[in-house]
Amino acid sequence: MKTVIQNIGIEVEKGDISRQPELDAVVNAANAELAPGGGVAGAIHGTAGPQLYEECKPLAPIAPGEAVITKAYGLPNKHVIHCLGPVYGRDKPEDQLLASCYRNSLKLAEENKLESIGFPGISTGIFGYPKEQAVEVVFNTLLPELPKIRHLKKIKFVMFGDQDLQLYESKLKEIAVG
Ligand code: AR6
Repeated sequence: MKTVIQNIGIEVEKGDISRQPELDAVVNAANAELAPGGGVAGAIHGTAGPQLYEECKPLAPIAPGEAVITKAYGLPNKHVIHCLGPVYGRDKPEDQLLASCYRNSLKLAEENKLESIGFPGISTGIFGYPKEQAVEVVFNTLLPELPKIRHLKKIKFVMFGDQDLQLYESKLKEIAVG
């Protein structure tokens, strides 16, 4: 599903974040050490190869809400933006830390003059953030950022499962109508 808001394409699609050749950057749901892990981080590091972790090491550790940018190596993108989401129930305030992830990722994309970026559902896997709450934070953060954007033309949310896809699609419909 796609919509255009303030000249920026907002897309929601089911897929694997490590297989998005048309995007300049993909966002990694990282750990503090920026090391290969499970879920998104496992897929991203697995496809990028060991050079990615070598570039990451001196940039770590990062704190919840922070983001850093690297090259993408074996991935079909120019860059990876690594972001540490909050662990739900531990890192507080969760909503503000999650919002910072998305805001800081967009900021890095803009600073690097990227035209497209793909996000997974940061914190909604191993870190346990309830998906219904996370999607609210994502769009409440995204919409006020759109008027500041100069370079990005496409922002894509890459959802792994059907439940996530439906949540994002209904939110996007709500926004497109409202
Ligand atoms: N593409 C898109 N989405 C995915 C993919 C994929 N290949 N794989 C999983 N998801 P998670 P977190 C979904 O656990 O909660 C790692 O081990 C998944 O269904 O990757 O921020 C790191 O090293 C879920 O909805 O990220 C950290 O230690 C969402 O992406 C920790 O997990 C995020 O799941 C980070 O946990």
